[in-house]
Amino acid sequence: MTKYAPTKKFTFGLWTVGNTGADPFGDSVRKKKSPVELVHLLAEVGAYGVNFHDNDLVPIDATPAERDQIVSDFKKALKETGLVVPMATTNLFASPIFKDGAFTANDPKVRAYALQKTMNAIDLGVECGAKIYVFWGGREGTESDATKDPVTAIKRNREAMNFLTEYVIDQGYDLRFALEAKPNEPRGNIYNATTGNMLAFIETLDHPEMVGVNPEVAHEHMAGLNFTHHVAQALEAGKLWHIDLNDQAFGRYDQDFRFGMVNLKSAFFLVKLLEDYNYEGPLHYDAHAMRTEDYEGVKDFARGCMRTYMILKEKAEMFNADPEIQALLAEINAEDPEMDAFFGPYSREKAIALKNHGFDRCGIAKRGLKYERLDQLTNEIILGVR
Ligand code: GCO
Ligand code: MN
Ligand code: MN
Repeated sequence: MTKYAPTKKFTFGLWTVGNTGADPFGDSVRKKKSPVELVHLLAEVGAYGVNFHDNDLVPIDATPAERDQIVSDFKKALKETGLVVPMATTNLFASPIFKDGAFTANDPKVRAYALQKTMNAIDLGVECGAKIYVFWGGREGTESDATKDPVTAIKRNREAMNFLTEYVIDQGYDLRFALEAKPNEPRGNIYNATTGNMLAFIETLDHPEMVGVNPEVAHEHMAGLNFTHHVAQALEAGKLWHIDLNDQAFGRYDQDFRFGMVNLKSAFFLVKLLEDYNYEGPLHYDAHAMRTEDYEGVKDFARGCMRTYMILKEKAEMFNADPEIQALLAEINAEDPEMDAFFGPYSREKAIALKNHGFDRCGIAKRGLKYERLDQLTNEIILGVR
């Protein structure tokens, strides 16, 4: 097998490699491809799976007969290529009906329609094999807080999640939800703006055991946050069930760049975290090729996303095997047997002993931690000179 072959569960949305390059300032630069064509493109580049929004596959105004034909053609392409559908989701943002949100819209008809559309989309996803259902509430927010009460919005969101988890249970589906946070765009402000907000929100649901998160690199970066730390919190809580990989310069518009294109070092620490903690869920690229590209460029983009992950995985292994780095880490993390008596569960005796212990505050602070050396060694691993 060739070096850096894509051997992980790498997936792409139909909307990612299918992106035609239109932006708010310009028209499409690539001709639209059908879902079947996109499945074949993904198979050609070596992807493991394909994800979709309901309307990436079935147009919003398709008749039931058209729907069935489309789904059967799509399933045939999956069978031919061996690609699977690990995740599906609902488009609750493109239609003008969602201009004020879906589950949090002020108009009850819109909220009810959003639930109806999501139930149908869940049926479609499950029919195609999806085991994870992503919720990204791109329109769930405001431009002006005069327009919506934020507490009411949280309650509406919760009610929708509770209704839909019950729907999944009622249907007997083997499906878990993954909530995806984003701070803004397309709304001025989106509710539950970060992965941390989502983790807190999940604990207030009727079925928290059915709901995890789908963090996205670009979204935490748009908020100026450390993505790896957010992923770590989700991982540690047992809630990292899906992940959207891409790249994004801090402080810019929503860029959806190829994985590792801008922030290679953050990408390294992310891959290292996922590999060190044996994350086994799908690695989904929610990104798209630059507007300068034709479909050969789209394939370059997709291959590049996966290849960068595989290269960084190798770099993480090198970091973990590097004797100098490991010696530094051992030194940094060395335990002090004298302190053992103060850690672990609380007891009154322990608290008293700790309060009476004398610390050489200035002496302890004098020790250099060698982090400069450690970080430089990390850079040299990434730069390929070690
Ligand atoms: C975005 C989001 C979306 C979602 C997708 C799946 O910034 O537009 O990342 O791409 O991930 O709708 O729910
Ligand atoms: Mn995004
Ligand atoms: Mn996303």
